[in-house]
Amino acid sequence: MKFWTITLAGTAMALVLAACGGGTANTGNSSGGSCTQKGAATGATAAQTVKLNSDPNTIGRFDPQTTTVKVGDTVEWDWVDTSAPHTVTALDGSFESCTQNAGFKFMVTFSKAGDVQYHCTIHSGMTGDVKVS
Ligand SMILES: [Cu+2]
Repeated sequence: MKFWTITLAGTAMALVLAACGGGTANTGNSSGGSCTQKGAATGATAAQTVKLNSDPNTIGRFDPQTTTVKVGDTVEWDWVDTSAPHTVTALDGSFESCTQNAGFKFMVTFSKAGDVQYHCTIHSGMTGDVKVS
C-alpha cells in the first residue's frame, strides 16, 4: 500500500513538472493553502549548496543541516528528493520557497550577519540553519 502511494505521488509530480516546462517555476503550495514565494535571489552565483534529500526517519533532510557563509553570499537549495515535496521556509519570515518538488532550485542572498534558522513546513523533523558572518 505504501509503495503504491509513493508511485502515484511520483507520477503526479512528473505531470506537474511537465506542465510547467521545467523545474524552475514556482509550482505553488500543494498543501492546500496559498503561498507567496519570498526572498528568492535571481542571477546570483551560489557560494554554498544545500540538497533536500530523502531520509527514512524525518521524511526529508537538509544536507548539510548547517551552512556557513559570509555576508553577501548566496545559498542555493536543490530539491533532490523524488519521494516527497518540501519547502525551505525561514523561521523569521525572510525567505519562503513554497512547496516544491525534485528539480526545483531556490537561491537566497544573505545581506546581514546572524544565524538564520529555517525548516520545511511539511515535515517537522526537517530543520536547518545558515550561519552568516
Ligand atoms: Cu519536507
